Amino acid sequence: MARLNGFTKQQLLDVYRIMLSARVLDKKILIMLKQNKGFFHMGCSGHEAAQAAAALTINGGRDWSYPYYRDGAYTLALGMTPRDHLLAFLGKAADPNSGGRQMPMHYGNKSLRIVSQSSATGTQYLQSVGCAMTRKLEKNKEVVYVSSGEGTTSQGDFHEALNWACIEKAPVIFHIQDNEYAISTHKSEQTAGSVYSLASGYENLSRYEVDGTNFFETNLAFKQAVERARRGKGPSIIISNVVRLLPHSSSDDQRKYRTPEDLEKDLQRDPILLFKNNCVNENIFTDNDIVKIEKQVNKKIDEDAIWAEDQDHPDVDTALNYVYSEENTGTETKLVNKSENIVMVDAINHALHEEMAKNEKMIIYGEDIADPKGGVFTATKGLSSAFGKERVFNSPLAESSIVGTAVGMAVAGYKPVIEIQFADYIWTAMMQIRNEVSVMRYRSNNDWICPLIIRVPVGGYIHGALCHSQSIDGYFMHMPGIYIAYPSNAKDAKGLLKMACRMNDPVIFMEHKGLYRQPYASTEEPNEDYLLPFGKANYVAQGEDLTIICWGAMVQKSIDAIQELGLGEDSVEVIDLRTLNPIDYETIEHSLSKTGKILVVYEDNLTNGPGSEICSVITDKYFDLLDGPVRRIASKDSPIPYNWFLEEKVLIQVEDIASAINDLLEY
Ligand SMILES: Cc1ncc(C[n+]2csc(CCOP(=O)(O)OP(=O)(O)O)c2C)c(N)n1
Ligand SMILES: [Mg+2]
Repeated sequence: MARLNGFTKQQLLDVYRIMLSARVLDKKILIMLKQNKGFFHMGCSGHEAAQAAAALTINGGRDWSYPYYRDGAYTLALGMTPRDHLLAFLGKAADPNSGGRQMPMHYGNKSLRIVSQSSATGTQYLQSVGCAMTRKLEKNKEVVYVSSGEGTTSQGDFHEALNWACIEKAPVIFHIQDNEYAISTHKSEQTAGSVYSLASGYENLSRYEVDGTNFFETNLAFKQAVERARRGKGPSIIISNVVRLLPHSSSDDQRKYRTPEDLEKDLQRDPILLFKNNCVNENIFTDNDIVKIEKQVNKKIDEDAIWAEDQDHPDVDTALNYVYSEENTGTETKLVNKSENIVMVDAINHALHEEMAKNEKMIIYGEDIADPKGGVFTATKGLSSAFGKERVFNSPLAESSIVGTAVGMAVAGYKPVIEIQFADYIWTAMMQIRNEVSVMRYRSNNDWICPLIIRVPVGGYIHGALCHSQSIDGYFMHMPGIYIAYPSNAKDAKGLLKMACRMNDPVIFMEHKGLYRQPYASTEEPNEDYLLPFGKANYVAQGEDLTIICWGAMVQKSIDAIQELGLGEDSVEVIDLRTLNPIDYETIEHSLSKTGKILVVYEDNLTNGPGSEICSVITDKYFDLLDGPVRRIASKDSPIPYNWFLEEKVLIQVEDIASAINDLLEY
């Protein structure tokens, strides 16, 4: 039987059919767009050969894929159908990527192990490495495909991912589809040299640069790279030089920034034409074969489009589904104390020990968290010794890497409990948290979940200056999809952290550095069965005249303020929220119905801080219960200085709280 480069005629006809389907889909969708049937498209025309060549080496459903928006032909070759693509274009309920929640071409397919992709270019890289690290842990020979265009390699996440993949010899295949343009920006303005040369310094990385319009050449590179990854030899990067035959997207017109000659040159490298001609010249395809396939593909896609238009839109009543899991945030178990007192950081450490012993899928990592140091605050001391360096390890010094890889582990069924060393440095991970962690469940219509925990030391009063004192609660309360715990004492910290380890949603766990070893934040240690649910506030003091709402380090400061004022036992009620998402408004309402006055105390700076929202909700919902103005008191709108007299001036102090209490009591 006729063969070409090891492929049978039938295999080559199948490849041709897939590439052609992708091309015809691009054309069909652009027509439908002009007919106002959908709103957005990003075509893969010109990239088809490279993508089909890659997909043939990946086993959909067994291997993992992190394709990017231009991977239309890749996803078709892996097993998605033209109907799937049309459903996505039309935002229909049956869209397998996201049920119409994301823009089209944001691929995701659980059964093919295509992990849900966002719009943020580059975030996929670190996730693919995290996913691959778990494959390695399981020694199962699965590989992970991840791709983007050449412009995206300017993102830091790309380089962080190469670094960590190479440290780990992770089984990842990085595919860079170089079409020379990132929207309108040519690669000469984008990349110092070439992506191939940029990637030259990473040990354990195998590099390929291929003509991505040549199916056979690209396929050979992928075969070698995938085989190498399966043998445990490490990651590869394949840069395939392709052409972009369409504008960047349906919102773009490339004639505005590319010359007619340049566009014409690309047409000469049309990968489908090249493939077809090659197969004809080698006497594999007959003219008849080609005409037959072209007819079939055109007919099928026309029919599929009619079918897709006929499918239902998502039910509008489902718009708020799957921001979180449908599970509740837990029920409190009986509190049985062990006898000894414990400081908060040790309570956290013990919670981690107990949960690691319970859940073999739990993994802990972060900067300097392994023994012998065991974390800069010793929260993770002893864990790597007890559970081994495969499950508890130091990460590179890169916060986006820590969160990004954890997303990849979580979608693969693991429970990463990661540490960001200081809240002040969480910002480089913000893209991963905002556009990946908090929305994974929602955007994939509940197919992919990301129940990781980010432990993060926060807060001031430790002479840590601008970059070791920040409160970050306000930023994260604004982010649907991620729960927030912020304990004020050892018992709560242990109960909440153990609960977080068993929840099926992402949690950001804020630990106040100033409380870690405070005698007043130490408590008797709850035994290992104790779990504290999220959204259940605690009455720290009972009173009739005024309610203080606080959390974290503000709990003791509020108590101190009451004592400083010499107020009687039953005057001021103090409520420790314990979690900032969800917030226990039921308890707030109950207290307010007694006292009629409310003061929200928070350490974050005043403007747009966490208390602003709480005050606003109280005014909206409980106006009838109010007997005075809703007040909030917080730190100044300023960076936090090092000099301790200056620091004292900026951060909220006991006297500030005392004077606010006085004002309100007199009102
Ligand atoms: C973080 C981020 N910044 C900007 C954008 C807007 N954007 C979308 S695609 C794109 C260009 C990407 O070019 P390249 O990586 O070369 O891929 P290509 O589209 O050429 O295949 C830009 C700037 C985005 N989606 N995400
Ligand atoms: Mg490009």
